[in-house]
Amino acid sequence: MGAAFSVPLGDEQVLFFKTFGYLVFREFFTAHELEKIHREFDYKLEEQYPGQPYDGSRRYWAPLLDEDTPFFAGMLEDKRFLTVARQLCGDDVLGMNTDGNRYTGNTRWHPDTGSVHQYGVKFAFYLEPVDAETGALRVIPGTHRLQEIDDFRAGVDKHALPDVPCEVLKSSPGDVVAFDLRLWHASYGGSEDRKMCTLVYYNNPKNGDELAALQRQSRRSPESSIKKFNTKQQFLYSKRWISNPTGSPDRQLWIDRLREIGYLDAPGVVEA
Ligand SMILES: O=C(O)CCC(=O)C(=O)O
Repeated sequence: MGAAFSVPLGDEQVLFFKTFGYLVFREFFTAHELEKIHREFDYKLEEQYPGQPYDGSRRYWAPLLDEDTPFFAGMLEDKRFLTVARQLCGDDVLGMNTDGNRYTGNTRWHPDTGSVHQYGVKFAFYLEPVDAETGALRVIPGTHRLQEIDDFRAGVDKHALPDVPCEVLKSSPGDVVAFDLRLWHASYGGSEDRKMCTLVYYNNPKNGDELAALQRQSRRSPESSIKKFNTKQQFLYSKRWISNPTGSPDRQLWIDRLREIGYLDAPGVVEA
């Protein structure tokens, strides 16, 4: 499935996402936007690793929420992404983060959340063409609906990565892939410098289980990002981002809700 992008999504696209857990949008970004994306990406991925030029031996990651990367900083509030996120996850969806990655090699099969109670949508876009043998995202359709993932993980791990039945989401620069955070995904055959960016929106928790899952996630989040990748910036949200300098009403709603549920309190989440 790879519809040319326009907002709002049609009912069939929404149903496809709910049923299978992913969508592909062709030609989402213009050539001019892609130039800005490359410029800001190159700047930030270097700035976050001073004195450590990328050599392909490990993945580099950087958050892209601040004003020194203005195009990325505005993406969560970009009506194209936000309209789709609201259609897929509800009007009160929470904009969480925007990041850049330099991947090396394969990524094993996994979902992005450890609980059926914690979900949302991730938008991903690759800066070079990728296909089945060169690191395109591959997904196992429908696995966002699994209630019990441990048995599934054990079964998947018995197979070589490329032997697991799946859909390969081949993409060209400008295309965007959207997937449910619970959907099992992987990549195979990527180069030692696969440039990829993501935007993440979380479901706004509606009950005790969902709230507890998100609070757990906030405590794990610094460990699985700034600590793991050892970026120069040792927090997820800057004071400036939290101060909402552009007065964005969307961002303010997210900040207020995240503050209310204690998401911003865990050490390493907000700049000290
Ligand atoms: O592109 C890849 O290798 C994997 C991407 C991924 O796992 C993710 O964005 O969650």
